[in-house]
Formats: sequence, structure tokens, C-alpha cells
Amino acid sequence: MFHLILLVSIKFIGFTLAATADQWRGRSIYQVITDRYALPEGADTNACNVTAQTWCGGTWRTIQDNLDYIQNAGFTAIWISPVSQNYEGPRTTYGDPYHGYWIADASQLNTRFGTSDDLKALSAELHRRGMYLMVDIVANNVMSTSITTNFSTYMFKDPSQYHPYCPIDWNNLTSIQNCWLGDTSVPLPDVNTQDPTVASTYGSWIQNLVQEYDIDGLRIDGAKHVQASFWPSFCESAGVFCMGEVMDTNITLTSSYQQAMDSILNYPLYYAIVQGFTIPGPGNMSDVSTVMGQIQNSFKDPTILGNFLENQDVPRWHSVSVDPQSLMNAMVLTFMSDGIPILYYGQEQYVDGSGDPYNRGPLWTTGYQKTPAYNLTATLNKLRNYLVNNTTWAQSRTQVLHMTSQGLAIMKGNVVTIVTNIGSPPQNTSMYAYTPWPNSFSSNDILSCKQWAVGSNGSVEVEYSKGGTPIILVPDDILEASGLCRVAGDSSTSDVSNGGRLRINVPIAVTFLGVLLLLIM
Ligand SMILES: *[C@@H]1O[C@H](CO)[C@@H](O)[C@H](O)[C@H]1NC(C)=O
Ligand SMILES: *[C@@H]1O[C@H](CO)[C@@H](O)[C@H](O)[C@H]1NC(C)=O
Ligand SMILES: *[C@@H]1O[C@H](CO)[C@@H](O)[C@H](O)[C@H]1NC(C)=O
Ligand SMILES: *[C@@H]1O[C@H](CO)[C@@H](O)[C@H](O)[C@H]1NC(C)=O
Ligand SMILES: *[C@@H]1O[C@H](CO)[C@@H](O)[C@H](O)[C@H]1NC(C)=O
Ligand SMILES: *[C@@H]1O[C@H](CO)[C@@H](O)[C@H](O)[C@H]1NC(C)=O
Ligand SMILES: *[C@@H]1O[C@H](CO)[C@@H](O)[C@H](O)[C@H]1NC(C)=O
Ligand SMILES: *[C@@H]1O[C@H](CO)[C@@H](O)[C@H](O)[C@H]1NC(C)=O
Ligand SMILES: *[C@@H]1O[C@H](CO)[C@@H](O)[C@H](O)[C@H]1NC(C)=O
Ligand SMILES: CC(=O)N[C@H]1CO[C@H](CO)[C@@H](O)[C@@H]1O
Repeated sequence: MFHLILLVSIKFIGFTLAATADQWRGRSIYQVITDRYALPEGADTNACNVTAQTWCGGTWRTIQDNLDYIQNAGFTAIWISPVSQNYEGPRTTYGDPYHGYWIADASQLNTRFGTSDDLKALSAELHRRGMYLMVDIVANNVMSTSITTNFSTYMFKDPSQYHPYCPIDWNNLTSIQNCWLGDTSVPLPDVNTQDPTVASTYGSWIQNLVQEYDIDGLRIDGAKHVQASFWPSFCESAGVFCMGEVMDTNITLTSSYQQAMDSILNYPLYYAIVQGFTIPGPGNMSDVSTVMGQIQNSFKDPTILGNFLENQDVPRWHSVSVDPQSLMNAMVLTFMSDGIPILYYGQEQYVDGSGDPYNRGPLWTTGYQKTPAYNLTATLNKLRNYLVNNTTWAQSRTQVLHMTSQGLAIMKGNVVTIVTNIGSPPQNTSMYAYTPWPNSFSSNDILSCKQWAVGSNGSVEVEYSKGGTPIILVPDDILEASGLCRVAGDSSTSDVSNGGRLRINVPIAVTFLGVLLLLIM
């Protein structure tokens, strides 16, 4: 409760000033597709047919009514799917726009998800809880069912306000930016953002939207499909933190978009994590450490990139990697390295779905259980929220301490994180790292709540005779002040505790004999 009050007061300090990149750096985001997060009370929880690609009944109101589940996992922000009016008409080849991305008139709200008052109430309730609201917006394109669209009911009514139709040549950046996404049955007409009238209309639109609903940040759909030069004045009009979708592995291209807006979704890291951690998978841990290095060298500010493992456009983690420890390790990396962690609704419930529309299933069928992944999330957020608020951890840069084909040890602030891709089966293998900590310094793994010895030359070592669990080592003072691993009333201990075991060095064996005994038991 104490930290809730503090969070609220921070929001009040910046109340008329919209939330900035600095304020977002320490946040942690839960991503929601409005239609799929929660049902009104009494609704049939078995009625949602994912294959049918139609509305299942979630609204802004049902998100508001179910925020405890998100806040209890420690999140300090939510990202909701687009709120603008969508195509209304006969079902298309790809069903109905339950996802919210098929914009018609951006200046109107999507009444499928509630009223203007409902959206304001959601925003107010988030702020009351000390949480931020991030809204997904689509400016690159609108939606149509034909390449010869009558735009008279759209925000941009004149055909000259759109680029002429052409299919995208994915090897040509100009084409990627000016030609049309979608296909000929559901084309997404490309708004001509180079037209000054279009740009200024968008500027006043976003300014009004942000102010009207007291929005704290934007997630910008298809940012890569618009010239980077469009975004600075757009985001300035918005006056809040902007995080763009630039779905690409190319570091030069992706990092150039962080010159145009505060942040982008960390697709380079995402693709590397898939290479490094999926089981089965190539297990290319060196890709992860290489890409982390490239990100540090090329991006303006890696600490505000949006780290994720899932979203509505990529396969659910569980569909590419079934071993639960691969999820745990990959999640730990997205939370404990540079960047703002984003968790896509359902990831914490091991929901599967190999792609659109199967990666957008309803959450209510899971029963909102306190799964090990949910509990891990709560623990990670609790540590992170503590570090963000009480130390310079969020501003510090991730350092790779050690990398092998099976593991990665990183340090950010005074926290050492060791992750592995070996999965659940026990293996006769270990991972070590040299930390700057002095010999016999007392550190603690917050995931198993066990004390951890630091050996000569600052070495820490993990062995995996009980399977490949992640390890997060913090000094005693952080453990104590953060409230983690407290026996009484602590909700977050021992969720993934069957893991690493201390391998002891002779000089410190005596000191840590007690710990060793504990660990052997
Ligand atoms: C779900 O929707 C698909 C596609 O519209 C349809 O073929 C299928 O019969 C539906 N399933 C149920 C259980 O209604
Ligand atoms: C577009 O639709 C509007 C309203 O239905 C109609 O008045 C107008 O004539 C149409 N324009 C064209 C070019 O078909
Ligand atoms: C790239 O795409 C643009 C837009 O369609 C086109 O005008 C241009 O000729 C293309 N360039 C190349 C090299 O194909
Ligand atoms: C990466 O993007 C940059 C900037 O758009 C481009 O010049 C370069 O050719 C791209 N590299 C690759 C390998 O596609
Ligand atoms: C692993 O990643 C590195 C760095 O990105 C790359 O050079 C290498 O080709 C990859 N190896 C495999 C087997 O994919
Ligand atoms: C910051 O530290 C204080 C004192 O230890 C603690 O009461 C507070 O909860 C911490 N903040 C967070 C967000 O954990
Ligand atoms: C584990 O590996 C080490 C070194 O490769 C070997 O000496 C030891 O016997 C192995 N232990 C088991 C239980 O296989
Ligand atoms: C001590 O640690 C450093 C890295 O901090 C490492 O390069 C060096 O090899 C270590 N020395 C010994 C003797 O383990
Ligand atoms: C998760 O934590 C809750 C306490 O908050 C506990 O009741 C539950 O058993 C835990 N779940 C698992 C799977 O450990
Ligand atoms: C979010 C939060 O808890 N903020 C508090 C962090 O700690 C400082 C003092 O160090 C308080 O001023 C903040 O309110």
C-alpha cells in the first residue's frame, strides 16, 4: 500500500505534464487486446471462437473491472489495442475488426468497446492506481475492402490524401513506406503522411486524443511504414512517450527510428531471444549477446526500448517453445536487461497460438490462475519496481559478464542475472561469471530465495543438476529493502526454485557450509 501511495503522488506531480521517456523508463507494461482480456460478469466464457475472427465481448469497462489481476502482478502500465472507429460492414476474408487495427474514421471512438466516458473512466482508474495508460494508434494506414475506396466516411476523405495503390516490394524501403499493406481482399490504404494537410490534421487529432483521455503514452502501429521524418512533430503534438513498431532485425534501420521517436519495440532483441532460447531451436546464445552489444552501440537509449516475447503479430512463446524453463529464462532476460518489459496478455498463462488469429485468444478461458509464470512476473516486477524507485538501476547499462553456448550472465546496476537455454531436464553442466563483487560478498538469488556465495575474483557459479532455471543475484541490502523473499506474507518465493546450486570453492567452503547444506536438501 505504501508504494501505491508513492506511485500515485508521482503521477500527481506530473499530472498536467504528460508522461515522458524518463517516467516510462521504470515502468512495466501489460499489453491487452481490449476484446480479449475480460468479459462482463455473467457472459458465456465458452463462446469465444478464435477461428471465427469476430468480437468476443471485452470492453474498456471490463478491463477496468479486472485491473487487480494486472496490478497484482506488479505492472505499472497497460497498453490497450486501438480505440479509434473501425470498418463496419460485411465480414471480410479475415473476419471482423475485433482487434481494433482496421481504422476508418480515426477521429471517432470505436463504440464496440464502450463510450467516451468508459475510456475516461479506465484512464482515471489507472491513474488512481498509480498506473499509466498506453494507447495503440494507427496512422500509417486505414482499412478498406477494395483498392478503389470511397473515403467519404473516413477522417481523410480525399483520395489524394492517400498514396496511390501499389503492393509492397519488401526489398525496397520506399515501397515499404508508400505502398499498401494488406492484400487485395483487405487492403490497408496508405495515408499520404508527406502531405502537409494530412500531417497537421494528424497533429491536432493526436493532441486532442491524448488530452481528452489523459493518455500517458502511445504505441505506434506500423511506424516503419511511414518515413521516419514524419514522427518527430507527430510525437511532439502528442506530447507523450511514443513507442513505435519497427518490425525488423536490421539495427541500422531500427535504431534510426529512435532518432525520430522516444522508443521502439525491441524487435532486434526479440528475434535474437528466439534464436537463443527456444526449445527446440538453434540455441544461438551468441546471437543474443551480439545483438545486445549492437543495441548498446547503435540505439540512442537502449534503456527505454520495449522488450517483449509475444504480441499480436508474432507466435505465442508456448507455440515455438514448449519447455516452461525456456519461457522463464527468456522472460527474466526481458525484465532484467535494458528496456521496458512488455508482457502480452496470456503469456503468463502459457496460452498458445502460432499466429494471427490464434495468438489473440481470450484470456478468460484460463481462469486468471496464479501460474508459476504469473508468480515469476510478480517477483520480477517487485524487484524491478524497487530498483527503479530506489536505485539508479534503470538508468544503468547492461553489461555482459559471460556467455557460453548454454548461458548468458549479465549485470545491470548491482544485479547479476544468469539465464540458460538448457531447459527443464537436469544437466551436468554449469555456468559461471566474474562479478565486481568482493570475495565472500553476500548475495541472494531472489527466485529461489537462497543465499549465494561469491568466490575468489568475484566469481559466481550456477550448476544445473536440477534443471535450467534462471538466477537473479542481488546484494543483501536490496533483498532486505525490496521485501522480496520475506517469509511472512510474501507472495513470491520459491516459484522456480528447483534450480541452480552453488558450487563451492575451497576457501569459502567453511563460510558457506550452512548454505551448502541447505542447497543440498
Ligand atoms: C468457429 O468458427 C469457424 C469459422 O467461422 C467455424 O468453421 C467453426 O464451426 C466455429 N466453431 C464453433 C465451435 O462454432
Ligand atoms: C462516396 O459515398 C458518398 C456517401 O455514400 C456519396 O455521396 C459519394 O457520391 C460517393 N463518392 C463516389 C466518388 O462514389
Ligand atoms: C522502390 O519503390 C518505389 C515506390 O513504389 C518506386 O517508385 C521505386 O522505383 C522503387 N525502387 C526500386 C529500386 O525498385
Ligand atoms: C539496413 O538498413 C539500412 C538503412 O535502411 C540499409 O541501408 C541497409 O542496406 C540494411 N541492411 C540490410 C542487410 O538489409
Ligand atoms: C549465431 O549468431 C551469430 C551472431 O549473430 C551469427 O554470426 C551466427 O551465424 C549464428 N549461428 C548460427 C548457427 O545460426
Ligand atoms: C523504496 O525503498 C523504500 C525503503 O526501503 C521502500 O519502502 C519502498 O517500498 C521502495 N519502493 C518500491 C517501489 O519498492
Ligand atoms: C559431470 O561432468 C564432469 C566433468 O565433465 C565429470 O567429471 C562428472 O563425472 C560428471 N558427473 C556426472 C554425475 O555425470
Ligand atoms: C578474474 O576475473 C576477470 C574478469 O573480471 C577474468 O578476466 C580473469 O580471468 C579472472 N582471473 C582468474 C584467475 O580467475
Ligand atoms: C503463486 O503465488 C501465490 C501467492 O501469491 C500462491 O498462493 C500460489 O500457490 C503460487 N503459485 C504457484 C504455482 O507457485
Ligand atoms: C514510485 C515510488 O515509489 N516513488 C517513490 C520512490 O522513492 C522516492 C524517494 O526516494 C519517493 O520520492 C518516490 O515517491
